[in-house]
Amino acid sequence: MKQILRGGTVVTGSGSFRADVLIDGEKVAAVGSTEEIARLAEQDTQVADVAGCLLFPGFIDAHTHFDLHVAGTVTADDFATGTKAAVRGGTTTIVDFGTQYAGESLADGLRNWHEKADGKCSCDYSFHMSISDWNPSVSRELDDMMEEGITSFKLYMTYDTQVDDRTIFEILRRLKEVGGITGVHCENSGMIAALQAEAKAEGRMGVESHPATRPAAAEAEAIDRLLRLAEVVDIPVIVVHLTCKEGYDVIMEARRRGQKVYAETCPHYLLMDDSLYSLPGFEGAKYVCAPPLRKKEDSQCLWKALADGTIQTVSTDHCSFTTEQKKLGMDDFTKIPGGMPGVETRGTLLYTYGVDAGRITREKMCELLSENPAKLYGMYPLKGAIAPGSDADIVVMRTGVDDVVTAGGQAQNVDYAPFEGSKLTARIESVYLRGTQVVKDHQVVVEKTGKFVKRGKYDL
Ligand code: DUC
Ligand code: ZN
Repeated sequence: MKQILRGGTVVTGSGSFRADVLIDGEKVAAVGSTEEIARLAEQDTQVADVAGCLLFPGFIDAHTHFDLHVAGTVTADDFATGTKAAVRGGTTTIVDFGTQYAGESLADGLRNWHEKADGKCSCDYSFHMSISDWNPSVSRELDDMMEEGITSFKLYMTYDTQVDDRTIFEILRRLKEVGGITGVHCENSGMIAALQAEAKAEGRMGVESHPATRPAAAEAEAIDRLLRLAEVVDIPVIVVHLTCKEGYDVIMEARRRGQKVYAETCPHYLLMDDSLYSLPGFEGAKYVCAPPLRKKEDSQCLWKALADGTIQTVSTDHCSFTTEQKKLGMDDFTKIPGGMPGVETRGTLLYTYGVDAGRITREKMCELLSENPAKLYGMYPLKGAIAPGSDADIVVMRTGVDDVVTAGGQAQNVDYAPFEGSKLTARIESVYLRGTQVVKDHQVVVEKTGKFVKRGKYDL
């Protein structure tokens, strides 16, 4: 069946232009003038009027944690609610983190994540494999992962899943051989453990101790160490959820040495700061995430880096817990489950506070949310483009609206919205997932048609 989206403005990383889009089945068939596209129509071709709207390639969120068992609980969003919220926010592909726990093979971890996701997703999906138990057999498995389209990995320098420097070095060596890439959570775990122990010994058990025990220096030091390891191996790496100027400076220094380094940040690091941890009562727990929120100057640095292209992607690190779950850390800040919901509001927040506020162009937004993640995670131009042959994953965004973020009515399974009360000047009016309209009038109308995406090698 053919469909036409008529009257919109197609946004790409290199420019925006008025064009109609012809969809044939799951694919974009043609992009052109109304006359050109009308000539390709057939008798039963449906026409959707998208006049006045921006058409973005479906957004890609390469950093979600759905159905993750952590901190003595499980994330509030599983793959059903999480991907429903994602697609409502214009995200047509997510890349979640399959985790290899101690004693497991990578194949075990991947199988577990397929079981969590398959048949439940309302957008397309893939996994990075998080490696936590490195040994010769796991090393051999990297070839199998690449074969299966799992071409990106994740390493933690903190948490129970952390790997030490030698392991990081050995993994980077193997990734260079197989052509894979890894994202790394950079925080110095030793420094954090010592600061947490000090805070506890002094009875400082409240939320304010969370940012105090995870300083920017802990992040910057870990980034530096990672990049020195990558320098010797001579392989690009991805610094995920970059929060601060100190870390950014370290990345820029490595680039000056000639290294290829990719960086990702998240809406909460762009739009929130650490004053939220001083909110009365236990309110600040809603914003506990790792690394923590930083200072306004750090956010300014991150916005500038988005504008000049020195940060390549904006993902969400969606890792949601209800206010009830956050209470697990009521008497001990180290027990507050870390993470925030974000998949539902990333696109409209970035448009409102990025494009409309004059910080980035809409073309840059297209790069950050669609093109660059598609290239970095081996999906371009199947994903990340509105061009003949690409999957017809299309976000129809209405701008110039006067909306407000509220927890009521959100699709994600959380009783609060971190950006509650924030004004939004853009709305996700409809979304097409491989040619099927899955969001209509900002409501999800078709669920659970998401498919696993077999990815190729990074190419950005
Ligand atoms: N940070 C969080 O806040 N939650 C999940 C994982 C992470 O890195
Ligand atoms: Zn994360």
